[in-house]
Amino acid sequence: MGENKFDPTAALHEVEEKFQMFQILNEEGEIVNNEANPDLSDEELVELMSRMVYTRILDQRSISLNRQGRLGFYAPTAGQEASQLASHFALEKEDWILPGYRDVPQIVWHGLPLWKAFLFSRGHFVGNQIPEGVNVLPPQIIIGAQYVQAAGVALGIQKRGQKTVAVTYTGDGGSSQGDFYEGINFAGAFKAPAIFFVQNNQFAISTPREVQTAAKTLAQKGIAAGIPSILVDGMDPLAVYVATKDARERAVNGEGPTLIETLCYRYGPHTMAGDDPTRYRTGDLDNEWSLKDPIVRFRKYLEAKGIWSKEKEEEVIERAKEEIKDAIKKADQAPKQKVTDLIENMYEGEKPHNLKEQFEIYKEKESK
Ligand SMILES: Cc1ncc(C[n+]2csc(CCOP(=O)(O)OP(=O)(O)O)c2C)c(N)n1
Ligand SMILES: [Mg+2]
Repeated sequence: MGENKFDPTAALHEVEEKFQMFQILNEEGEIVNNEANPDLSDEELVELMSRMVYTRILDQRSISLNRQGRLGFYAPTAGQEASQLASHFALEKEDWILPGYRDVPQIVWHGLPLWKAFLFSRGHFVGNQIPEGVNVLPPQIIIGAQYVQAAGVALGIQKRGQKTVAVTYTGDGGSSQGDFYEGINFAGAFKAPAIFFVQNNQFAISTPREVQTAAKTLAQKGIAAGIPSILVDGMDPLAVYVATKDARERAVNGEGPTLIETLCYRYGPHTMAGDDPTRYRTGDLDNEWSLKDPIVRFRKYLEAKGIWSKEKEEEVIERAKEEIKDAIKKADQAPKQKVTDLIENMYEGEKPHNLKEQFEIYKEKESK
């Protein structure tokens, strides 16, 4: 028998063991992998920290605006700042982002005006009218659908010979969807320049990650598609940045897509529509993850370097609050959405006959 012994589990175990969490900055804010530490200037480190702090404030304000009835659909982001913003920090302006509903911070930092993000939250069509030159698609609500679209966008980039990438984000739950497998397989087959993120925040609404799949890691799913894949500490901004930068470089060099699983946690509820996390998560688990907080560890690191302070953080917080106040005011000034707007925006060309009829009916109603 020896080496020829029939053992279907051998390769599986071998692959699973290979997926160890990539980390550079530990929970104490110490560099534990100096070799991989990215060459970021002090200004860049401060900018990344500022964006994470700003986004935590944006999350708090969005939750409170939602409770006041001033925002509509909102999926909280606290706990995912490193995963979202350090990945975005490694991208270029010309790259395309295909977000999920929780990925509003990335598209705002990519250039979508905040007041438009607020209108998206309200279901207002103006929120999905993306300014020219801002390479983002509206947040996807259908779980995993953005993976197939990202493969298509990446193929388009490749055909045009552009040195850019298509970047998409889904969650742990998204990696159980058919679209997830189709997207990574297609991009792999064509060596299309895409980066696929799975933000593993441990839950798909109330379903724990462990019961969603037999796979030990979600990163290993990329192996079946024949694409490079990595498991990253999603609470470590430096590790997320490096993994993304590396994936981007390979993509623009014609080496194809990468799958990146970021281990993270959402502190808040799934959305503001009424789920109660205390019914499916323990306080112990919440505490365990809050000790890994991306902002806390990055603050420690930057303070030790002497490039961050309480005053600096206060400045960012004040700026965030001011800008959020202005943005919500601007969103309030958008004209009320009409049914005729919805019908008008549905088709670029001629409307089907039933919509034409409905359009006339609503035009009449709205004129009164
Ligand atoms: C195709 C599809 N099925 C089901 C839903 C309902 N749904 C909305 S969010 C969600 C869970 C997604 O979890 P995950 O992918 O882990 O993302 P997270 O919300 O944790 O960021 C589900 C099942 C949906 N939007 N689309
Ligand atoms: Mg999830």
